[in-house]
Amino acid sequence: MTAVRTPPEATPEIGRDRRRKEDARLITGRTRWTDNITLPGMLHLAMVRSPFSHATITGIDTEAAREAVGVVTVITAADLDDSLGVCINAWPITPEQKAPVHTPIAGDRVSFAGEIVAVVVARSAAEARDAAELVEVDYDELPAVVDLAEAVTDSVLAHPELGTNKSALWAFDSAEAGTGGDVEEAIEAARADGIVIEREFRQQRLIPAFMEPRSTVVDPTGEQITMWSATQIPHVLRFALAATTGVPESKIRVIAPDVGGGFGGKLQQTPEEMLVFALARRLGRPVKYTETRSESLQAAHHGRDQIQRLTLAATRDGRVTGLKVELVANLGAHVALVGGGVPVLGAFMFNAIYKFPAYHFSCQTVFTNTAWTDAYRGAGRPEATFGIERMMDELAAELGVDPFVVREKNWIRHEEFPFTTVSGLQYDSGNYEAATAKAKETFGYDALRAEQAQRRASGDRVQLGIGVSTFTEMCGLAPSRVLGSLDYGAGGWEHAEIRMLATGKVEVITGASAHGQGHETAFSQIVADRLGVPFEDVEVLHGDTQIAAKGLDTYGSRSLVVGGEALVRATDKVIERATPIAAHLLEASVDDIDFAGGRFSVRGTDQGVGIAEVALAAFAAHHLPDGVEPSIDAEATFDPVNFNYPHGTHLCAVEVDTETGRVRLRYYVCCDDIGVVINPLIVSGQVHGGLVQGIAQALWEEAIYDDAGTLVTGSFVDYLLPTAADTISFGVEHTTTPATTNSLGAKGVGEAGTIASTPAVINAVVDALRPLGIRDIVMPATPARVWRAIQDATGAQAGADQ
Ligand code: MCN
Repeated sequence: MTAVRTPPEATPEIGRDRRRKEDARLITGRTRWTDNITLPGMLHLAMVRSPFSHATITGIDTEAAREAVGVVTVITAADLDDSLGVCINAWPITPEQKAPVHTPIAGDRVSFAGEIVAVVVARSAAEARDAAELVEVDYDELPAVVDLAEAVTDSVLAHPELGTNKSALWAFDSAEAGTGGDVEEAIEAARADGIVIEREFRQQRLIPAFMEPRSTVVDPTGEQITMWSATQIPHVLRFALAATTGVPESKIRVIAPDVGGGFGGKLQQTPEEMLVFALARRLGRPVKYTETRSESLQAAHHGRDQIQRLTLAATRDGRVTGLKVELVANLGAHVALVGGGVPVLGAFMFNAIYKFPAYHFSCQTVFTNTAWTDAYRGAGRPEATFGIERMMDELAAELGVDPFVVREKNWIRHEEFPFTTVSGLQYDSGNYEAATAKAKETFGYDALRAEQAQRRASGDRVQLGIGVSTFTEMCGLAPSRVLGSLDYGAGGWEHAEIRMLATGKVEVITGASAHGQGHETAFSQIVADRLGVPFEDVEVLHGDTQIAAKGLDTYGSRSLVVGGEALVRATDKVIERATPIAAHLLEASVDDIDFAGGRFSVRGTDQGVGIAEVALAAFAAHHLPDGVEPSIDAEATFDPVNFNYPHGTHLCAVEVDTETGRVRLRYYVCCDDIGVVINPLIVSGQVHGGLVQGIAQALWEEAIYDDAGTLVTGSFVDYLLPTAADTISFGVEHTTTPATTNSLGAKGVGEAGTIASTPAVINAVVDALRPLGIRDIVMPATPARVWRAIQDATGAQAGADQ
């Protein structure tokens, strides 16, 4: 073996705009989505779903369906035994939490429209769907509770056997926790001499509306039962299937092939997955189920849906002295996988970037006869950010000052980090001043304020509104110990493996499970940099429990800061394992070996050897030092000690037509601080996507049920998912304050855009209309709502003038 004497040019990969490796196959359709999988002898499922939101099932006649062409069998709850299992509630937030038994298929009662009551198995999907229409179900309708405010009163019960709609009450109080003062005292003091602002905000219900509908194939014919599913969580799903059915984990393989988006909506163990698993086992044949778009909108889980009552106490010079938050959160018909705890994540974020001295949070979760709610991009944190950022604007308006004045007065200054907040989190790093200054400069804040003043003065029909929102979030879920203290049913570590192949190529195995985030690219960049190998030589494998045996998957903007750091640690171990072999090859002492740019060299000489050659030497194992294993592969599991806290300042300009109520986005600038950026191109994409989702909550999207509990927005004709034509170009800026909790210095970005954009837009709309006396617009701010608010306000003004 000859030593390489000329080191290759090392190209820093971190911070480089790399186009995504995965895009070639995704864009050209050369990938394999779950629904493309066809196996010999495969059967297809169709679900019979309840049209009623609350009803007793008095009879099911499957006769006609059974006789239909191609039908193999028709299954109801009565045909299935206990091996089917029940859906898991993995986050029982209090020991007293009430939760009805959640079977994948309804027994004698349905509790939301869309619940599965029977399953048809046929030779083709079309035959299964046709036969499903022949299943006759007799229902006795029961009174349904759909409205959240009504549900809290218990006047109609979603689950009569529980005796109440209230599931759990979770509270945090800074005085009790010892993290701050008493909020009631702060409010009382402010009432006597200060300012008290009370508001109620509504977080409407949203639908994750991922591009690829949920789809599952199960093949029970091998040694293992193999499930392919369009899921975010193959590892959690394997565990859940084993735990609920009794099939040993070692006999289950879950594969998440390329997955067309999730946004939290595929962070679930779905009834459909459980039924496909059960029926494949029962019939001994591969089985597939792919939902239709209507089923997806109706029965995949929904997000948000809260009523927030906020009381903010402040001094007359704008210093916040206390915040009280009372939430009512809609669970829908069941406590879903982590749905019970999603609103509670907000408990730690209502204090946002601010130094409030007193804080109280309570959250009452409530059942209704609607689809269950669970994680949706940001999960609890966008809701909290909306609440507090709306309140900061209300405080500024009350004081008659610019919205930034109250923010600056209350935010944590950059020299105060690390900072322990009133809700007990320790923020490791941040610089709100820098992000705000950059956002304001890019936005042209002063010029737009001047234009606004001029339009107001001239009584322009189209008024300009400027919306401000700052944010921080706790992401990178981990740490396991903290998640455990919140009764969360899993840990938060992540696992990585590096396999150094004999050809010098590198196989990277991650427990994260990308479904649109571009991990193959960004993770390749990290490994290429750390090991000094070409980007193209790194192959990232994921999303298959047989290949990536350990992992906790992708959600909570955790993959880079937890999974990426696991990778870093694995690369460190590779180098550590390779060093004695390199020293041996170079006939030097281990203590004299340095590693940089993919090359081991003897300090003070030009003697060196590349890592690829060391990998080959380990593989050949002809000349290894005594006692050294013939491998330099390594693995690492990382569990951080803290969450990760990206932050940012977002600015939005809207034009509001005061005659039609139409809101037009004019300009949007955000400056996010996500620490060190691995791939700026991917990060921009993440921010853009997040912004559109957050803006859509402010202006367009809402899942609406009628009084009987039928989903009115059951198609994209009614559920207004934006297209590119609805949005504008965004100004995306960054400041860089490295995280101190991972060696990359990186902070998560997957949810960032979604979090601050909703309040930025609503603050802008309200800002445009505030001279009319308008203090709030319920989301989404549709032309009809804005127009109505203007009519009410101008009518009231006219009345007052008379
Ligand atoms: N990244 C980076 N530098 C940083 C931070 C992140 O280059 N400082 C890169 C990462 O390497 C990764 C991407 O940005 O490729 C997102 O990273 P991260 O913030 O770790 O988020 P996750 O990968 O854990 O993704 C989860 C997050 C969540 S919670 C939702 S919801 C969401 C999101 O990602 N759903 C998405 N983005 C999505 N993007 C798509 N296309 N589809 C979804 O369903």
